[in-house]
Amino acid sequence: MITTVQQHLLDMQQRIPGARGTFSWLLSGITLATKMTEAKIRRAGLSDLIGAAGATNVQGEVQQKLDVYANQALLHCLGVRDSVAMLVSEENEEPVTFDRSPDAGEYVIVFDPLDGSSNIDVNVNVGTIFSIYRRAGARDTSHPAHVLQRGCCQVAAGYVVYGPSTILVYTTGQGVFGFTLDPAIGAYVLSHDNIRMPERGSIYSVNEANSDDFPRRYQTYLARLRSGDLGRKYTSRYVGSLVADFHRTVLKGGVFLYPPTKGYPQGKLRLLYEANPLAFIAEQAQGLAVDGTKRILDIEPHDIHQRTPFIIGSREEVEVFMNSP
Ligand code: AHM
Ligand code: MG
Repeated sequence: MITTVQQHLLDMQQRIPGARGTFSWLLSGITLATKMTEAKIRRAGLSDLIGAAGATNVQGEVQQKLDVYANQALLHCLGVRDSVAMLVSEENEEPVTFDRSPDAGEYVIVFDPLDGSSNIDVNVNVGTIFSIYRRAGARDTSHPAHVLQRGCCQVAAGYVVYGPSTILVYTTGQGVFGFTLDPAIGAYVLSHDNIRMPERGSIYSVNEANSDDFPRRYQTYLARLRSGDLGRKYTSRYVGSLVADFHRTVLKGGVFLYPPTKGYPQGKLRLLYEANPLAFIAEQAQGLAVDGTKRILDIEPHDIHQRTPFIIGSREEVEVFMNSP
């Protein structure tokens, strides 16, 4: 028999004393929004959904029409749920808050609605990344402390990759599980049980066009991977959609890096809705994620859109990077 993501989450919740099912209700909002987005993506070339929406987001990046659609779908599907106190999106400069009663609104959800969206026009994989925190104590739901929590406080995280098939991967801190969307029944069905990242791999993933700009430590590390110094021959793969590059890294092992560059001295990727959720998943799958000096999940955030250098992947490759001068 099949196991849907909803059923799976309910089963997991039963193992947690005192769990009240709020979580599966939140996840159903996320899965609905991602199914709406996937339906649009499938028809993108047919229905004037390709291209720029005519605005830029808070990062100064051109918003694609599908960025706007995916963001609205998540804001709508989650905003109607009473348990949500605050939503933080790559596409919104400020957190979105709700006027709930003081006892409602227990959770804060952070997301990148359509990661890698510049790849949409050429029919290459894109994704959605999400992360869930418990509200940080105080009743004032507009307080930024609710969302400026370290990644190790996440209670759940996941992503959806819209590829040849649509796959949702999530963790609640009890392992990592993957579900493939069955278009015949419109449900995410368990397809990757208890995912473990290989302890080492043979793929590295980085935008090598920037390599002259990388700090010397990164250049030396990449040269070591290429030279066979680590006892195997590495090959390189770079999609340019973080979710797709990460999904491959989880399943096949190896390492993904987005180092600091001259244009992005703190790296390009965002801590709250890109690095933290994927770092949580990587660690739950026995991998590692660091910013070059420390664990991603230990970084104290100070801004909802802050960036971080990002090195994530198999335990062995990331340890070699951390041990390099
Ligand atoms: P986005 O969230 O605006 O799509 O930007 C993030 C994307 C990641 O998916 C990907 O890893 C990275 O930007 C690629 O950047 P670059 O083109 O500099 O290699
Ligand atoms: Mg992104």
